[in-house]
Amino acid sequence: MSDIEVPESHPRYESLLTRHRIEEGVDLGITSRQGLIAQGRGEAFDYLIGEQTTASADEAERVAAAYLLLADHPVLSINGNVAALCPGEMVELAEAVDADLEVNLFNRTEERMEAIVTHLREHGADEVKGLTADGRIPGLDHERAKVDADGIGDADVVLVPLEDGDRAEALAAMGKTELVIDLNPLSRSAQSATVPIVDNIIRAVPNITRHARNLADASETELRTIVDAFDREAALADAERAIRDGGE
Ligand code: PTJ
Repeated sequence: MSDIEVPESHPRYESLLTRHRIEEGVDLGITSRQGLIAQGRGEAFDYLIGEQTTASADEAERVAAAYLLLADHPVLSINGNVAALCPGEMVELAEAVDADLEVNLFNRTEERMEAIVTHLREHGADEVKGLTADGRIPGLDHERAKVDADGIGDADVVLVPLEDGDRAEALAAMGKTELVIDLNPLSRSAQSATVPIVDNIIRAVPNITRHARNLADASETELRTIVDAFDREAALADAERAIRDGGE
């Protein structure tokens, strides 16, 4: 048993644990109620993909690690679902690739912003950006457009997990290299990404960190070879095929 009353041997253990974390996130004021709906959609796709990291997603995660290591200013964007599902894992990834963490919400309220910053600090983060909000993403309404000018505003590479399609497209339009984690390969976020990672964030983030640690000593030329070889259309097609065929 761990933090929920379900034995780890239960065949749907991971899925139930994930659901429990989102519920707890809502209770803590971190996750929005819309986050529950997003979770349900994610679970359905994860079930169809076989609740596993496909070979193609693993490759996308390695490519994401290479992009983060090559970046001048990488930023990891955190919303209410990400904060509830894998706060410590995001902090670890930020450390592994020397990235900033920035809270960036679709349904932005100051209370949720503060609650998430505190939650990330409790999970080991030193600095968390997002509260200054002195930058704007062009083409979005006021609240959703807010970013830190020296955070996402200045980033060349941004990891945006579980993002709403509108904002993912607007960030891509700013010319940023966008690494998107989204279990739906047909979502506008995945479709607009430089690197679409079709995997559950719970599995994807620790795997990107593992790849980043393995690539820590790689030369710039080696990292460039990895990112140049990536074919985003093939990755999206592989993911859709895996979902239609029930995994792999
Ligand atoms: O905290 P906020 O205010 O920023 O709001 C965050 C949500 C997630 C509510 C907001 O961004 C939203 O409404 O997102 P969507 O449009 O529902 O998109 C979320 C996408 O993430 C969907 O395509 C889901 O399939 C996918 N998803 C959900 N859970 C997971 C996931 N992908 C990977 N791992 C998951 N655990």
